[in-house]
Amino acid sequence: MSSVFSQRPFKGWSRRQFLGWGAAGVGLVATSTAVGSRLSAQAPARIPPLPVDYRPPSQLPFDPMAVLRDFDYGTLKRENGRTVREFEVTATSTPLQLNSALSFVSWNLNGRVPGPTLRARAGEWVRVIFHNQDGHSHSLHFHGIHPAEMDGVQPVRHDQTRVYEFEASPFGVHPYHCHIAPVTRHISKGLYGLFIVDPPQPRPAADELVLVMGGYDLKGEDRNSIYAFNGIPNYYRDHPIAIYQNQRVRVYLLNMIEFDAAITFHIHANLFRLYRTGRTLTPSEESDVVTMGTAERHILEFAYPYPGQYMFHPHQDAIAENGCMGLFDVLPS
Ligand SMILES: [Cu+2]
Repeated sequence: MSSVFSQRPFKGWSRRQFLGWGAAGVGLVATSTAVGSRLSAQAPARIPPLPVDYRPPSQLPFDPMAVLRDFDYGTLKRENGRTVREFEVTATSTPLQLNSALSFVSWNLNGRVPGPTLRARAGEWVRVIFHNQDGHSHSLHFHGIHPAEMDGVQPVRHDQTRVYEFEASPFGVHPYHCHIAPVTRHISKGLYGLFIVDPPQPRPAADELVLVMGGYDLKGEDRNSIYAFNGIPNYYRDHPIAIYQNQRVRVYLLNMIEFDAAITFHIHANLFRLYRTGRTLTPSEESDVVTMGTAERHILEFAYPYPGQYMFHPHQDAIAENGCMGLFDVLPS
C-alpha cells in the first residue's frame, strides 16, 4: 500500500481529469512519470471496461454504472473578461424501478438519483441554472461558502427557473439538495447530489468513483423502507464495480440518508485513507469503517493488493441487507 500512496509532487493529469479540465484552457499537457514502483501515482488511471454482457438497465431512466464515474464539468463561458463555469440542472418526477417488485415516483435532478456530480475548481465562478419542471416547489441549496441570497432556501415554483451564482469555495466535497419543507421528504424522494470542488493543485491520478448513500421512505412514515448506493438498491451487489489491483481508487462518498441519525461505511479486506470533507490533501486517518451523519461526506482512497470480490456497505447490517450493499471486483493488473 505504501508504494501506491507514496506522496510525490503532482506531475500529470489523469486522462479524464485532462479531458474534463481541457475545456478550461488550462493548457497543461498530460504527462506520465515513472515512480519506480509497480504503479505510478502520476500515470493516468486506467478504467476497467464494462463486462461484455453488461447492458444499461432498460427499466431505469439512468445507468447506475455510468453514475459512478460521470462528472459534470458544465460549460465554460467567457463573460466580461472573466470565466464562468455554467451548469444546468432540471428537477422533475420520474418513476424508478427500485427492484423487480417496487416502482417509486422519485423527485430527481436531470433524470437521475443522485443528481449530476457537478465539478469545478476552487476559485472558479460557478453558475447553476435550475429549472423546476416538477409539479412541486423545489430549490437547490449548496453546501460550501456563498452569500445568503445564493443559499437556495427559497422555493422555485413549477415551471420557473432560478440562477445560483457563487465562487466555488472551499475546495472539498460538498452536497447539494432541495431545501423545501419538509426537507426530509424532498431529500428522500431523490433531490440531492455532490458538488466536488477540486483543489488548485489537483489530487494525484486515481480511478475516481462517486458513491452516494440514500434511503427511500416508501410509505411516508418518516423511516426508510429501503436503501441504496447511487439510487438503485443492490445495484453494485448485482453488478460489481470493476477496479484494478494495486491502482489507487478515490471514492467521493456522501451520506444523504434521512431519518437514520448516522450511517457507517465499511470496506472489506482493506483499509482506506480518509480525507474528511475532502478538505485536506493528506489523509487524517486510516480505517476500514467511518461514521457519517446526514450530509457528511469524505474522500476515501485505497488500493486492493489482491484480486477478487470485496463487499462494501454500512456496518449497520440491517441497512446493508436492505439495499445498501455493493461489491468491488478487483481485476489483476
Ligand atoms: Cu424539493
